[in-house]
Amino acid sequence: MNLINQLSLYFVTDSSLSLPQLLHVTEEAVKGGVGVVQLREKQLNGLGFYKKAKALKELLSPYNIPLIINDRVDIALSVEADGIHIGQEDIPLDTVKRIVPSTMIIGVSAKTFAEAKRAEKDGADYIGVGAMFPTKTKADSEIALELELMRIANEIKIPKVAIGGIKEDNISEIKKYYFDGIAVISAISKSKNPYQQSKSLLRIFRENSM
Ligand code: TZP
Ligand code: MG
Repeated sequence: MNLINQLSLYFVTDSSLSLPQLLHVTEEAVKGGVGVVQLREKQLNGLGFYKKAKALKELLSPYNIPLIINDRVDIALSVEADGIHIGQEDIPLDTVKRIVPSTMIIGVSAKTFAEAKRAEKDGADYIGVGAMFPTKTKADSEIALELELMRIANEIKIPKVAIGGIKEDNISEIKKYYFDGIAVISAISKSKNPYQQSKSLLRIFRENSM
């Protein structure tokens, strides 16, 4: 499958899960239709991050699901991850591009049109846009402004994934921005049935993308 289709349902990992829980939830989510997984860890040291990345890579490889590493280029390289995701406060995109293989997927977080445009110009493969809704998962997240989202929708041509507080019952509200996918943490990680939840999120997103 190509990246744009795989991005339809993008699971970002929940650092509060133990490794066995994380592997279980991720596998169920993939069986339910998640097409891309990002390992996001803000507290772990290098060894802990590396071990989780390695375990996830082993889980995902047979499913042909790309593993994207958040923030840490060194971890992405050391486990031969499929991609790296950087924010506005990480190593700049042009520098990341000089370090990683040209085949590596590079995603960039953007909250404004200017950030999105720069990411596109500098060669990002996709952008993550948000926060769309209030969320407890990322304490410092700010809601992206409607005007910025509209401009991103109209003028940015690279694949765009929405993130932040996305749940089954608010997907229809972001239909107007023509996103290529939705990225979620808690909707899947805190679900009693990550398999069914992923199926449902993907179905609702597709119904709202026509
Ligand atoms: N970036 C913007 S909001 C967010 C990130 C990583 C958290 C998304 O988590 P949830 O639980 O899907 O709201
Ligand atoms: Mg970051």
